[in-house]
Amino acid sequence: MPAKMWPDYAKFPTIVSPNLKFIAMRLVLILLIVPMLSSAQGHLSHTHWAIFFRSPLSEDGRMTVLRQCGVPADASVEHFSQRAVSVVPVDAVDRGQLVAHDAARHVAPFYSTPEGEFVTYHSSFFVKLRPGQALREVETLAGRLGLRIIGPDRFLPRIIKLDTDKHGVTAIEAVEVFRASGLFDLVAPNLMHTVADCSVNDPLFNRQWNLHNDGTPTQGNGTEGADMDVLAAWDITTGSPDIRIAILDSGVDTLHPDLVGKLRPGFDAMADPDSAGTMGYPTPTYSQDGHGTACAGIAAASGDNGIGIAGVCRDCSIIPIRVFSYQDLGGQIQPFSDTESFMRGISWQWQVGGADVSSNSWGVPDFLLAFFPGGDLMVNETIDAATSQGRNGKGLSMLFSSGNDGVTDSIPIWPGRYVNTVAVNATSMCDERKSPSSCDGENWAGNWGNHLDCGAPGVRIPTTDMLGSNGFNSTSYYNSFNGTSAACPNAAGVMGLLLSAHPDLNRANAERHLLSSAEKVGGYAYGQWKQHGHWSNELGYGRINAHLALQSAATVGLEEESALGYALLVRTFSDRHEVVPNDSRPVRWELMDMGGRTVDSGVSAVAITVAHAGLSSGLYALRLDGPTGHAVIKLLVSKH
Ligand SMILES: [Ca+2]
Ligand SMILES: [Ca+2]
Ligand SMILES: [Ca+2]
Repeated sequence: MPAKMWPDYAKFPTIVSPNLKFIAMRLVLILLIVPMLSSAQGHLSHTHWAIFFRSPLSEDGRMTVLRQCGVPADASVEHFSQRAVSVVPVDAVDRGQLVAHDAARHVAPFYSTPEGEFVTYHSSFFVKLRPGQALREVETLAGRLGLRIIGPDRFLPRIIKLDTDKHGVTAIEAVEVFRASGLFDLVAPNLMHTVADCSVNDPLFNRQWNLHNDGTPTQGNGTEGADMDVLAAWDITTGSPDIRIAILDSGVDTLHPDLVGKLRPGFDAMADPDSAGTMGYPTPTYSQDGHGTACAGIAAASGDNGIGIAGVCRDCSIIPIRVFSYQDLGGQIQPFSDTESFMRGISWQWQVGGADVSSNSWGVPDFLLAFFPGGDLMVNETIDAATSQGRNGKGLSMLFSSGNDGVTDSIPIWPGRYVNTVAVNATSMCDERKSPSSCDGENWAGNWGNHLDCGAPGVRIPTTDMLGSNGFNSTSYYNSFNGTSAACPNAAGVMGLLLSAHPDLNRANAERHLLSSAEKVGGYAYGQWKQHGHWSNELGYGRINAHLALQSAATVGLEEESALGYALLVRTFSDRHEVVPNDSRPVRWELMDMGGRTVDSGVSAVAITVAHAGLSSGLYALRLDGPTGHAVIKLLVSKH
C-alpha cells in the first residue's frame, strides 16, 4: 500500500494528528481574537466523516452504500446536493468501513461548528512549480507517496494538481511532505468549506439612498447627501457596455428583465471542469441563492428602462460567475465552496470572460482556512495573476466585502484583507461605519481596521431578486439587501463608471482614483497617511464617491512633471481641487479655462487650492511655474 512506501514519514514533525492541530489552532484564536471568546464561532470539532463517492449517486443510492458500511438507519446523515459528498456522524461509522467500500473515492474528516460552518478536504491538492522547474521533481515525490498527477491548471499551468489514493497518505499529509521537501514555490490543499456570504436579512425599505440620499423617512432618516453622488456621476457617464463587471457569487438570474440585456456569457466554477454546469445561473433551492442576483443588481441593473432599480454602473455589462452555492446542513443553510472552485472562477473571469472589474461579496473566516495551513495560498496565486495580468496586462481590480463580523471580530476577512484586493466595509445612511450603534438600528457590524480600504453603502439597499418565488422573496426585487455584501457591488459599480470614462487606466491608477477621492466621513480620525492618502481604521480611505472618483480620473497632464523637477499630488474634493507640490519653494500658478482665458492665479509655497465656487462645470488647465520648470495639469470641475 502506498502509505508503507514512505518510510521517512515520521521525520516530518509538522504532520500532527487532527486533534493536536485543533488544540493548537484554538490557542491561536484565543491569543489573537479575544472578542471572539463570547462567540461560538471558531469552535471546529471533528463531528463527521465526509465520504466522497465515485459517482453522483442519488440519496437512496448513497444511503444503500452507507448502510452497507454499517451506518445505522437513524443516523443523521447529510447529503450535499451539488457535490457527490455525504457526511456521517463520527460515532455512527468507522472510517475504515467507509474507505473499504468500492463506491467511496475518498473519505476525509469533516470539522464543523455548532452553527454549521465546516471545513474538510478533497483527495486532490496543488503544487506550484518554480519558473523553469521540471515536472520530474513532482513525479519523483508523487511516485514515492503513491500519488497520481492529474495535470497542470488550465489557466495557470505552473500549478500542478495531484490526487491521493484513499488507502494511502491523505492529501493533508502529502501537502506537508511536499512542503517540507523545500522543492516547490507553493503547496496547498484543495479544501471544501463554508463561505461567509456577507449578507444580513432585515425589514423592507424602498429607496436607493446609496445613489442619492435625501434624508427622508423612506430612506431611513439618514443624512442628506450621505451617498456616493451617483446621480451627479451620471452627468459624466452612466457606464459603457464594453466594461464588464464580473459578479463572483452564487450565480445571477440571467432571465431577470432588469439584468437580461446586459449579461455576458457566464461560468459555473462549482461544476466539474468537463461540464457546463449552470453557466453562471444560481441553483434555485434556497432563498439565499438570490445572493448573487442581489449583488449584480446593485452594481449594474439597467437604468432608465421603466422598471425596478438602477445599478450604479447602469449601462455596464455583467458576467455571472458561480463560485459558491448553498447546502442545508441539519437545518442551517450554509454557503460553501472549494479552493479549486475559487481558483477556476478567478482565472476564468479575466482569461475567458474578459472582466474589467471583479465584485466579490464573500470571504472565508480565518478559523476555517487556518485549520489546514496553506488553505488560501493557491487562491492568492490566482488573485495575483488576475490583478497583474487581467485586462490585457492593465490589471483587474478585485473588490471584496470586508465581512459582517465587526461586532465580535475586527479586521476584514480574507480575501478582502489580502494585499492585492480592495476591502470594502459597509456604511449606514448617516455616513457611519456600520455598527450596532449606527443610525439604521440594525444589530450587525462590518469588519474594519487593518487592511480595510474603503466604505460604501451597505444597509437596506434595494436591488434585484431572482424571479418569482426563487430568491429572497416572491417578487423580482428585494428592497432591503444588507451587509458588506451590498457595499462591495456599490464600490464595484463606481469602479465600472471610472473605467467606462477612462478605459485605459491600469489597476493601480484606477484604485488610486477610487480610493484617494473617497470622502472622509463619519468624524473618524483619518490620522494615518498611507498609499492613497489619509486613512482611518473605521472606513479606510473613506466612503466611495462616484462623482469625485470621475473628477479625479479626469485630472491628467502631468507630462511636464519632470520639467518641474518634483512630484505633484492632486486631490479631488466636492468643493475644490488641491495640488500639493512635493517641494517647499513658491510656485506661481495660473488657472485657465478651455478657451485659454485666465480665471484665477496666485503664488503659493504650499497646497494650491482651486475652489469650484465661481467656476462653471468643465475642463480647466492649471499651469504651474516653479523655480526649475513648469507643468500643466488638466482638472475637471463637475458641479451638480
Ligand atoms: Ca431598471
Ligand atoms: Ca485587500
Ligand atoms: Ca423572488
